[in-house]
Amino acid sequence: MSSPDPLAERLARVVGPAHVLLDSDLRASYETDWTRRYHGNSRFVVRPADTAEVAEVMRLCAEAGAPVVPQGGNTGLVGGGVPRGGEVVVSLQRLTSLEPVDSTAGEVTVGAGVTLAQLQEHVLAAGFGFGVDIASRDSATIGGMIATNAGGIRVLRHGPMRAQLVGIEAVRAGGTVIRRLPGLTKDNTGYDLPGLLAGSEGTLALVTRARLRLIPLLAARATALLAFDSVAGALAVLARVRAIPSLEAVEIFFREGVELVARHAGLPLPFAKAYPTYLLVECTARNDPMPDLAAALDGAKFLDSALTSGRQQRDALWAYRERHTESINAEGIPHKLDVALPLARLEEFAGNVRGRLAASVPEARPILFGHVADGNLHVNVLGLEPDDDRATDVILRYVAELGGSISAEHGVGIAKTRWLHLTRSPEDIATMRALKQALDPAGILNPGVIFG
Ligand code: 2HG
Ligand code: ZN
Repeated sequence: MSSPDPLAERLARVVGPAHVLLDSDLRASYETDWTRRYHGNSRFVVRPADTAEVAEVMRLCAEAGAPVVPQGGNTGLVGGGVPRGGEVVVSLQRLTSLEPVDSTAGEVTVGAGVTLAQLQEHVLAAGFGFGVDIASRDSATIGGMIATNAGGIRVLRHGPMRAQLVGIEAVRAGGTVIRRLPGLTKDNTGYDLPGLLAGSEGTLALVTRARLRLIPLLAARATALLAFDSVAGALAVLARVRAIPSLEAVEIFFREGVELVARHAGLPLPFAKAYPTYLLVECTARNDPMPDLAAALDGAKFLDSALTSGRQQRDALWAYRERHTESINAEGIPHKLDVALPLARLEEFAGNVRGRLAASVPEARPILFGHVADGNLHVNVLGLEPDDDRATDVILRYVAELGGSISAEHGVGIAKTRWLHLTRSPEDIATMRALKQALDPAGILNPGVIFG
């Protein structure tokens, strides 16, 4: 029998023995990421129930000099939420408080462990919606989404998680609690700590609660799936729909992805034949936005189209986009390169990236899709060993060459640390390091993430 872990014993007195997971079977699901590409053993997993327990856990971990990996729903795609080896995993999934919706302010305060779907359901009952939506809504937690500044399909209208944050509560490395939850829309009193913690990937503090801005519930939808023979054609339609006031999503995907989704999900192809490029456009409003969408598309050039205001048909069209991730995962362990391009260079990138990759890594199988209105493409690469970085290198260098970003909405995690310098200057990295040093001088919060 292994000797007892003194830190685990101390933490068990804080959270209860049932919430310190020492057994390898119980730890397993916390130690591997969703893609199976990233995994490592934890020292143990601790599951505090509220902010006070998180603070005490962090105080004791800091005292013991124990590195910590914070984890929400474990839906991250850059390896930032799973242990690299020997860290304590602090799961925030039990922080599930849902306070009543403040209808006057159009805001709500929720715990970090609330899933996006739970938040959506909670605010819907009060007649509100939430500005961010992502396909992993049933598992992704609000705390994790803040920590990664998650984006998703509505960013063009409402912005990413950072734009929804009115206030935050977080626990620093030594157990200090930072709390800014009064829900003041205007509050220019010093540094914007909520904005700083959004996208900090668990390296500066652990998010425990958040005060979130809500949006009006817009139940009427109009959705169009359009087919093109080129990215240029799709971008021409993006230019036409961009000014529709009710525009909420413009997503792009390609033949390679549609055929894969159809095969994996057992769906027919969306049109009688497969086309090189697809655009999914959605508008939402109080009243049917179809006339506006149809007017913007009148005279536009596309090869095929399906338009609907119906809920079921809408879900059927979205399946071709939203089921990309799971279909790719079913084929193998992907390398996930979430990148952003200036829209003026997106056509060039999408047109050349497959050729560039084929020239230097012929066995790589790229599948592209993404949030085209944000210039955000998800380049997924199959066919490589998990530790084979050649495709990553080719693609991220090309993105940098075109003036893009190596991480659009998934973060740097541990996946992209080696390429951080491509799109951040030495001065910029030094400033980020200074912030990290100030907030976590002992370096126990998610070590290795962002900076390597
Ligand atoms: C999406 O847009 C997510 O569906 C996941 O950001 C992207 O699987 C991916 O690469
Ligand atoms: Zn995405």
